[in-house]
Amino acid sequence: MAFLLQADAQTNPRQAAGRLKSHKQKVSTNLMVKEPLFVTEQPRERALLVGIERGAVDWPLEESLAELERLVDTDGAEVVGSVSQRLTSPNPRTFIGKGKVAEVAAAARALEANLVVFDDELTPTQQANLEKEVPGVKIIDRTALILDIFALHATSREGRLQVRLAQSQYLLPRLRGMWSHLAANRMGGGVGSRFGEGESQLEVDRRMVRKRIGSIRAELAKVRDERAGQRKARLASSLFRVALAGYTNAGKSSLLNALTGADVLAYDKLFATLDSTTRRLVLPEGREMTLTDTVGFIQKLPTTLVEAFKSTLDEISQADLILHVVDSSAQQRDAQTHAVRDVLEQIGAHEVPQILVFNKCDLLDEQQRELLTSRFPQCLSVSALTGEGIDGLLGRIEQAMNATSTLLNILVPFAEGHLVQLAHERCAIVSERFTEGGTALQLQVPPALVSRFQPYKI
Ligand SMILES: Nc1nc2c(ncn2[C@@H]2O[C@H](COP(=O)(O)OP(=O)(O)OP(=O)(O)O)[C@@H](O)[C@H]2O)c(=O)[nH]1
Ligand SMILES: [Mg+2]
Repeated sequence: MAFLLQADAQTNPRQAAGRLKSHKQKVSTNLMVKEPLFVTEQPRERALLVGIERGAVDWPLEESLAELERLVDTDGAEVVGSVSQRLTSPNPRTFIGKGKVAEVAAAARALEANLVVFDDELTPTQQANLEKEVPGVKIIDRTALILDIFALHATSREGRLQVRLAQSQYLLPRLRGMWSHLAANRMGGGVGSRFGEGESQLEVDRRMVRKRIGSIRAELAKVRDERAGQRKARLASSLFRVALAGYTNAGKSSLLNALTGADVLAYDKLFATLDSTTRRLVLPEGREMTLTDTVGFIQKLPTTLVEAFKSTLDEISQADLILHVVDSSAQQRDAQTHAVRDVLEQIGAHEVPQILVFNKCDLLDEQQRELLTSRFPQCLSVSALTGEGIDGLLGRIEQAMNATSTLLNILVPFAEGHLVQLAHERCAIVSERFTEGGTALQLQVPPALVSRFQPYKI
């Protein structure tokens, strides 16, 4: 019975919820029952989407709302409808116009929505006004939704702390005096009525959140010290660092898995990856490098998240090479690519050399493939799924490594055999000869190792 009801809740949550309610009413009269008889899943929340059509070429409203729907779905709610308005800029009071607000309230009632999601970040004032004018429904914006998904997917201590920091920063300007009605009740006069109790409560709330932000920052600093130690160790090992960056769901984790045999979670949800993962990789020529998978980007990425995830994003800005992974089959492929470039610039990673990698090429037909290569002659088409193009990608990484290295001719005495081993692991060997005086090598040396080999130059 329990199982049946649970399955039912998944297929038809509202009906199941209704049945559960009547059952609950029944059991509440039965004093023998102390524990609920069964646990069912919460019915999915019903969301109404709201967006404005600004006439943007990059992100037409339908595409932006389709993405918002995926975000809502990732967060576990169900989209039941959408309302849109053509506006050049948002209304400062309620984001959409007055008449549209009434339309949203009516649609929410008709569709039995308990959640209204705006496709942009609302100002604290807009949110407060909307809550008043669309009563009984939760009003959230795109930023809150993304923060919620991050909270859902955060697994590591650092990830969770970063999300809590971003959430608290988002919350701070949105706090409202929850007890202000008490002050209003006493406005008849008398002792205490002049203090504005609601305001002071708001101050208390703000102080509490600020304090929380302070303690999260302190805890994060500790975690980051540990991570900085790991990163330093990686730097000291002077391995060439390659970072995977790109739009969420482009296939970064799948590529890490395909290239290194790692087993990182890759699935068809937005923001599956929050924590970066680094793996070593031996290139066909024998040189080693590290490859780091990172959090995905999205258009209108909340700035609080960019700030809070700074140390994770440093993995990208401090890399020697970025593989910008693009979902070549995405409807909004070009707009996604631009959005990623914007974030890379925002985090100071735009000067790191980049290779544009068009992933999921298995989903393209012949004509689409030709179009892609004619538009981007230098681009690399790969498929993390089928392995197509992976060898070409490795070759391009080797070329990029060579571009940053110095060509040296050295003679290493036999007694210094460990240097020859180091050369094989970290450098591209152009030629190798054994002579009476030791091993003669011509090699491409990465910047960090030049000083180690310089003394043996011939
Ligand atoms: N057909 C096809 N699907 C792919 C390919 N690469 C990845 N996918 C699928 O795309 C979805 C997203 O892949 P992920 O590797 O999780 O993408 P990601 O960029 O790491 O996404 P986030 O971590 O959420 O930012 C998964 O369902 C993958 O199976 C590919 O080359 N071809
Ligand atoms: Mg991922």
